[in-house]
This record gives sequence, structure tokens and C-alpha cells, in this order.
Amino acid sequence: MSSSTRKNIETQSSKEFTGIELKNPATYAAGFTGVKVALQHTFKEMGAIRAIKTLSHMNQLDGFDCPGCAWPDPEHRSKLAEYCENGAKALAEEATNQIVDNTFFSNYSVQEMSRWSDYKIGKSGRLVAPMILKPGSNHYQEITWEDAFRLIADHLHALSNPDEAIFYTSGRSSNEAAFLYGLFARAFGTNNMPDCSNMCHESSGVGLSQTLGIGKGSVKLEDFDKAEVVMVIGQNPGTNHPRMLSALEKCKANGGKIISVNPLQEAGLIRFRNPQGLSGMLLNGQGLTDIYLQVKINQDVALLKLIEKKLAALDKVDKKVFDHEFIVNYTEGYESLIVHLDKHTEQELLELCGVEEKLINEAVTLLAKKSRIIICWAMGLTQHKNGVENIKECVNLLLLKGSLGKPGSGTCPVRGHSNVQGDRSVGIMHYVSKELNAAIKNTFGFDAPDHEGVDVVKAIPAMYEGKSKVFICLGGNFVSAASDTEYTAKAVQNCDLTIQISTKLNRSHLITGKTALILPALGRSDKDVKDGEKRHLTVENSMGIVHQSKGFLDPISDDIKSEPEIIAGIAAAYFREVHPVKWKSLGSNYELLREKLGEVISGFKDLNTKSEGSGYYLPNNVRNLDFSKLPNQRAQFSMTELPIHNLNENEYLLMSIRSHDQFNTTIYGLNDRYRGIHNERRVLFMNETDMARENFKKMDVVNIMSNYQGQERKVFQFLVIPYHIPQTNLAAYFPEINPLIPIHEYAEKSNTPISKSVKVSLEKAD
Ligand SMILES: Nc1nc2c(c(=O)[nH]1)N[C@H]1C(S)=C(S)[C@@H](COP(=O)(O)OP(=O)(O)OC[C@H]3O[C@@H](n4cnc5c(=O)[nH]c(N)nc54)[C@H](O)[C@@H]3O)O[C@H]1N2
Ligand SMILES: Nc1nc2c(c(=O)[nH]1)N[C@H]1C(S)=C(S)[C@@H](COP(=O)(O)OP(=O)(O)OC[C@H]3O[C@@H](n4cnc5c(=O)[nH]c(N)nc54)[C@H](O)[C@@H]3O)O[C@H]1N2
Ligand code: SF4
Ligand SMILES: [Mo]
Repeated sequence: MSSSTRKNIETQSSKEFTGIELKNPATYAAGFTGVKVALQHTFKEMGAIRAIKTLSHMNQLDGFDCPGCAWPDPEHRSKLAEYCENGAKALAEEATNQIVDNTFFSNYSVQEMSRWSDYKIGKSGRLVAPMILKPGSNHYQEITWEDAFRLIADHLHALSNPDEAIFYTSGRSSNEAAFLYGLFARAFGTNNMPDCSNMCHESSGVGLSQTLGIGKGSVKLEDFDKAEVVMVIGQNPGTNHPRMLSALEKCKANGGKIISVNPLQEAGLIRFRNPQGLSGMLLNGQGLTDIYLQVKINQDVALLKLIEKKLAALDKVDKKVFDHEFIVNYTEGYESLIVHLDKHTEQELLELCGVEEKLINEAVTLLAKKSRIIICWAMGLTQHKNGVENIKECVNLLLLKGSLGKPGSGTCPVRGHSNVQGDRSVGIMHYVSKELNAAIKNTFGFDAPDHEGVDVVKAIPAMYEGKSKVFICLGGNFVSAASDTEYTAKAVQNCDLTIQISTKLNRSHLITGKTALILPALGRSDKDVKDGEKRHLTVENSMGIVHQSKGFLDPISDDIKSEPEIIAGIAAAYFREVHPVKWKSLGSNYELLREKLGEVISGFKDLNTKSEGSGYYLPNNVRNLDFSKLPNQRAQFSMTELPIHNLNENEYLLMSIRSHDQFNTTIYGLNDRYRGIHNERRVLFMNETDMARENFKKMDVVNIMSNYQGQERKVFQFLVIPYHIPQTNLAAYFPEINPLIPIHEYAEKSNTPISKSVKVSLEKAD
């Protein structure tokens, strides 16, 4: 068959229903069911003995870091179980006994697999050998590592300028691999380094850098023990950062209060039964949220402004509500903010946010009296057109209260992938850092490019328009994770060569360039042995602690390489070792690699020794109240605007959310236990009043349409589920609805796609 026929392969998972079963949404997270489900997953994928042995090494000081989320580990580790249900599922997914080998690829054509659901594709097993999909062919076949490296080098040499190549990174890789990858991209001559962070916490990075001078959070895990109030806004920790619930539980045990801000009443935020604690298993668990503010989608700025306005009114009477000493000593823009808050009336803001005033007043009364406040957030704030402003409004509140740089207070953007923060720290970014370029020149003697590269939303049109022709992915599933699936698929298919360095098969291995390569990589749990010596790598968690991670399992095939080795293999083939960087030795000698990393990036100096044990904290200026890099050396208040949506009568705002049984595009199973959905993913959560207006009944089948700038996009066949969600708001799972998100709709300044506020309308399906 010709390569043009291959272009017809499907970009969406199956539209068939899988047999839904509805139950009441849960009112608590974890408990015994959590433990049971975790063990079921690992036993099924890994076998019982292998699973139990491996789990006992996860998140231990001499073990490997959980391949799930970026939540930090406590200082004192429980030898019994230092992980959660979703960490166990992440391990099971990586360490499965199933393999995808040459026979598998002979049996199934790319065309056939592209019609499988993401769930089925992922369940095929671990990639065990390098594979190539040649132009015009419909079956992957084996290729040697040497030939694969040579092919990549030949393609890179054939480009007319380095910006014709794009180097994507997902947040699973190690600091060492990411550093080497970034170094190679720069040595090759491009800053085209989009990464998953562009679709994730980029708005946090931009918002925090502009106001506080660092794109990361400021809290440490122990701050949760001391906080008087923790606000959890736009985040679903029960599913996505389950061990954060233990931190919230501890906060409450010490007398702290929790305010949750979310359009949905998420089970994990209501009540928690700690599977590690006896009380959780036997008793009713810990009620977590004290004040639940069920805000409308993307009306957090309105809600926060209203809270600030009410606090400002109290502060006029009692000058102790705001921390005036802190404001005078460390901030800029207070007076302007106070004037700006008068731009809207309380009534206006109240109507916009849709929250009961009595509950807002309770939150205001609580916040007025407290100063040790932490604000935690994730995708519910970042993935909107005004994602950056959402973050700035949170910072405003913390600045007013002086809740920075002291125990029990601060910013807590809760990161997604386990090393997404580390990737950025070691140089994965599309913009130019003069400091980094100078350090590279100093250590390695070459000039890194000084013009900006593409991020995710700019990379896709570059490929679509034929400006970029070689696309390399260090992990991830770009086609499914990015917005505008059909457009993104065409963009990727336009490339001459696409390369996936990955552990598991996914849709991005099936929607490819004219030639495609799969390069299988060791995962976190895999033992990495060189000349009989076990090697380790390092990662950085969500709170800026850098520590070691050492794999435990014998790799499932001898033909899998570590990520640094793969990157070094490509680089050495490209430069033919005629380059100031000795790629091969850096790729195999991790101690040397860490030494060089420490020379280039200051926080990583002495990494070899400092990352031992529970690791060390990277420097963080907010913790020291050092705002010297900001205008007038002060933290900045921001004047944000309210978002504008102008919904017509038949229009809704749709947020794409994660079920309890997935890690991004990896689908562990078909249940969303906490929300009462079993055995189905094609569901649409809808308010009952809206359903009545549309004349929809429970389980009616609908299509969802978005229409931006006259272009209609549509996804088909979703079951309507009546749910406790604000009117005019809808929710459905990512990545199923990604075809609805237009490529050119993203947050101002951070370019994060608007995955949480897509304007849509509905129609009954035939
Ligand atoms: N098990 C598991 N763990 C994961 C992941 C996973 O897929 N599975 N993914 C990892 C990654 S990469 C990331 S980035 C994180 C994501 O972690 P989360 O951000 O918790 O994930 P989402 O499901 O996107 O949930 C967003 C939450 O924000 C709420 N929300 C949506 N829109 C708004 C809004 O406008 N305002 C407010 N206040 N709330 C809103 C939703 O109701 C939902 O509760 O999790 C990481 N951890
Ligand atoms: N609509 C919508 N879209 C979204 C989001 C949303 O909330 N809504 N969330 C966005 C967010 S927050 C993110 S972070 C992105 C995620 O985007 P990505 O990071 O690109 O996607 P993942 O699904 O996490 O990638 C999973 C794949 O990574 C590979 N992998 C796993 N472990 C390893 C490893 O150790 N090494 C290597 N080399 N490969 C590995 C496996 O092949 C697996 O199939 O999606 C974004 N897209
Ligand atoms: S909270 Fe995150 S890092 Fe910790 S065990 Fe669970 S999935 Fe893994
Ligand atoms: Mo993410």
C-alpha cells in the first residue's frame, strides 16, 4: 500500500460503547477498596510475587521513584507501603509481563491497531526492540539500534536548517536524560523543544515567575503540618495526587481547615480513609473539606476577587486582616489592586462565580483570621485562556495575607508527571536562556542557538505547514495529548521521520511520519546495569527536592536501552564523534553526566553526592523572601481581568478531566469509581436543569460540537449522565474530546491549550 493510504488511519479511539454501569458517586477516597484495586492491577499485569517484591521498593530511599505523579515522599518512609492506588497502577502499566515484539507487529497492521481504543493499544504490552515503519509499509519490522541511529543521523543531516527538527519531551524522563537531550538539540542548533509542560503547568510557570520571580511553588511537605488554611483550587487530588490526601489529613489533625474550589464535588476532597492508618480503615475516615465552593468553570478570578473585596472591607475596619508590614516590605502594586477591586460590584462577581454567598462569607471569615495559608492548584486553573491570570489572582490573595516565606504558607502548583519539574530545571524549554547558553559554552565550548524555538501549539502548525520535518519524542503520546486531534495527526503525518523513544505502545506510534521509528526505553522500575554495576538516575519532585531513583526489575528484554544511552547513540551517530561533547561517554557514564549537569546548572552542583538518601532542596527565592529579580526588587500584585465567554443560549463550557482509571492518555481501565461511572469512558456529565431544557434523558446519546472562527469540530456518541455540576457547565474525559479543542485557542502568555473551557453545543445522535 502507499503512504497516502496509510494517512486514512483513525485518530480517535473506538466509538463503540463498552457496557456502562452507574453507581452513586463515592463520598470518600481510598480506604480498603483503594488497596484492593491497586493490588488487583499489579497482580494481573505483573504476577503476584513480582508485584509485591517490586512495590516494596517503590518510593523507598534505595528504591525507584514512583512513575506516577510528582507528589513528594515524606521524610520518614513506611517500609510497608509508601505509595497509593494510582502509583501501583502506574507501576503495573510499566512493569507488565505482556510484550509487543516482532511477532505482534507481524500479526497486526498499523491500520488495524489504529482502530483500537487507547485502552486496548496500551494493554498490548512493553516495547522490547527497536522497530521501523518504512514508507508505504503497514507493518513495523525490527531494525538494529545502529541502523536506527544512522537513519536518524541521515535524516537530520538532510535538513536544510536545524529548525526543521523538533524535540518533544514528556515528563517521565530523568534529569540526566533530559539534560543530555536538551544539550543535543542545542548542539544540533535548535531550541525547538516543546514539552508536556506547555499543555500543563506552563501558566503556573509564567504567572509565578512574573509575580514572585520563580516558576515553581514555594511550599515544602512539612508546611502542610503547620498550615492554618489550605485552599485546593482546580485540582482533584483524590485521583491525581492521592498521597496529597495524607498531607491534608495531617493538616486537619493539627487544627488546619480546608477550602475546596471546584465545579465538581470530588470524592477525594470530601472524605478520606487513609489506607495506611488504622483509623481510616476501620472508622469513617477523615472529613476533609470544611468549606466547599462549587464555582462555575473558569470563574475562579471572579470568586477570588470577591473574597479579596470582602477581606478588604474587613481590613478597613480592623487593620489586621491584611499583613500590612509584609505588603510594605516586600510587595509592589497594593494601592492599585485595592482601587482595581472596585471595578466590579460584589453582586456582579457573586453572579458570575455562581457560589452561595453564605459559603463565601464563611471562607472570608476564616481567611480574615489566619495567616498561614497554602494555595494548591493544578489543571483547573492553568488550562484556560486566562490561565496565567488565574495564577496571578491566587498570588494576590497570598500577598495580601503575607502568606509567603514563612512556615505553613505559600504557593503549591501540584505538578503532573513525576519529573516534569526536573526536565525544565535541567534545560528543556523552547525559549532562550542567556545564562544557560553561556554555561554551555563554558563547559562544552559550543554556541547554543540564540533564537526562540517552538512550544507545543507552535510545533504543530510548523509540522502541518512542512516547516519541520523530523519529530523526535522523548516519551509521551503527542498525537493524543495535544489539542485538535485531526489537525495534529495531519501535522505529524506530514513529517518525513517521526521517532518515539518510549516504553509502551500508544496512538503516536500509529499516527506517524512517512518513516517511523520506535526506540524502546527502560522505565523507572527497570534495573539499569552497565558492566555489572547497577546505575541510578535522579528526579525532582513537585516541591523541588532532587533525589536518586534506582530501578529494581530485570528488564523484560535485553534489547531495551536506557534513555541517556539512546540519546547519546543518536548524537554520536549525528556528530560522528567530531564534536566537543563526548556523547558516548556522557550517555554511559552517569556520574560524569551529573558532573557536567552540575557545571552547567548551578542548583545541580555536587549532584552525585547531594542526591543520595532523601536528596536535597533546590534553591527557592520565595522561601527566603528574596524578590531581587523582580521590578523594584518586590513581589508583584497583578490587576487581572474577568474572562469573557459570551455563551449563547444553547452553548456550554466543557472541561476535559481525568477519570480515576487513567494516567493522561494511558487508560488503566474503564472505571471512574469515585464519580460512580463503571465500564465506560464516553460519558458527558451534565446538570439536570440543562438536560431538561435540552429535552435530554439520562443515557441519551449525544454528539458534542465546538465552533471557533466558523470551523465546526465534532465528537460523536457520548452518554449523557445527570451530575452535580453547575448549569451551563459540562465535563467529559480527556483525550476523547481533544478533537474539539482548536489548535489556535490557548492561554495568553503561556500558550496552554484551553482544555478546561471549550465552548460547545450538543445534538442528539442519530
Ligand atoms: N492517576 C492519575 N494521576 C495523575 C494524572 C492522571 O492522568 N492520572 N495526570 C498527571 C498530570 S500530567 C497532571 S497535570 C495532574 C492533573 O491533575 P488535576 O489537575 O487534578 O487533573 P484534572 O482531571 O485535569 O482535574 C482538574 C480538576 O479541576 C477541576 N476544574 C476544571 N475546571 C475548573 C475551573 O475552571 N475552576 C476550578 N476551580 N476547577 C476546575 C475539575 O473539576 C477537576 O477536579 O495529575 C497528574 N497525576
Ligand atoms: N483535553 C486535554 N488535553 C490534555 C490535558 C487535559 O487535561 N485535557 N492534559 C495535558 C497534560 S497536563 C499533559 S502533562 C499532557 C500529557 O502528554 P504526554 O506526556 O505526551 O502524554 P502521556 O499520556 O503522559 O504519555 C504516555 C506515554 O509515555 C511513554 N512513557 C511512559 N513512561 C516512559 C518512560 O519512562 N520513558 C519513556 N521514554 N517513555 C515513557 C509511554 O509510551 C506512554 O504511552 O496532556 C495534555 N493534554
Ligand atoms: S501520590 Fe503520586 S507519586 Fe505518590 S505514590 Fe501516588 S501516584 Fe505515586
Ligand atoms: Mo500534566
